[in-house]
Amino acid sequence: MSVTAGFGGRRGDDDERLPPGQYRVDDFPVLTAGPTPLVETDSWALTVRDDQVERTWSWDEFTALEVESVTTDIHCVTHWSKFDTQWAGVSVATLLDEAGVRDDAPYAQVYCYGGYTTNLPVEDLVDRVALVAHTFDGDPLEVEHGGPARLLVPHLYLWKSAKWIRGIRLVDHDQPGFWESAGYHNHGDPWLEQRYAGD
Ligand SMILES: Nc1nc2c(c(=O)[nH]1)N[C@H]1C(S)=C(S)[C@@H](COP(=O)(O)O)O[C@H]1N2
Ligand SMILES: [Mo]
Repeated sequence: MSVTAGFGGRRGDDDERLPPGQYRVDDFPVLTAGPTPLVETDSWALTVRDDQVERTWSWDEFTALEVESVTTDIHCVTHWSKFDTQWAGVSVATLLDEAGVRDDAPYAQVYCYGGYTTNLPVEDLVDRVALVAHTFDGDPLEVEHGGPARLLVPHLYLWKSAKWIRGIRLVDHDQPGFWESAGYHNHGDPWLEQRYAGD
């Protein structure tokens, strides 16, 4: 027997899996502020640093690191959610560990090719699933969705999942990123509906 997903028998499931104010989509919208940066893997690099140490991986070095796969729902602040997205990449915990950065830094700043930034507490990167993802649905991540590699932090609104990531810096003082300085919530937990500053 086949069951069609949608507003039929699966509705109860959807309700439980949808954070407040969200609806389900089956396509994969592209949301980018500004032009899409084109980064060749030959010139790509990822840097993780704190105020003491710094570690940079080339594409070949990065893709040689242990791969973790996750299947997860994702939630955009513009109200769409997509269920069961499949990703593979390197866990941020592994990257921080390999870089040897201090384990007591409270905040992370994330930098991207193209200039986008976002900020989040380090605990959101190490106590939960967080990847620098290079694979979506078994294929290399498409450039529109952040390829060669993007951050994926599925338990927060998707603006935290910085596309075309080039660096993570651990810091003592939190500093709002691109959307966080433009009135969006500093943390962005979809289950608490933290869309805008003050929510
Ligand atoms: N570098 C970069 N990362 C970004 C963005 C962006 O504009 N630039 N947009 C964010 C927002 S608001 C969302 S909702 C998601 C969208 O990811 P998608 O285009 O793969 O759906 O990427 C996030 N990461
Ligand atoms: Mo977004």
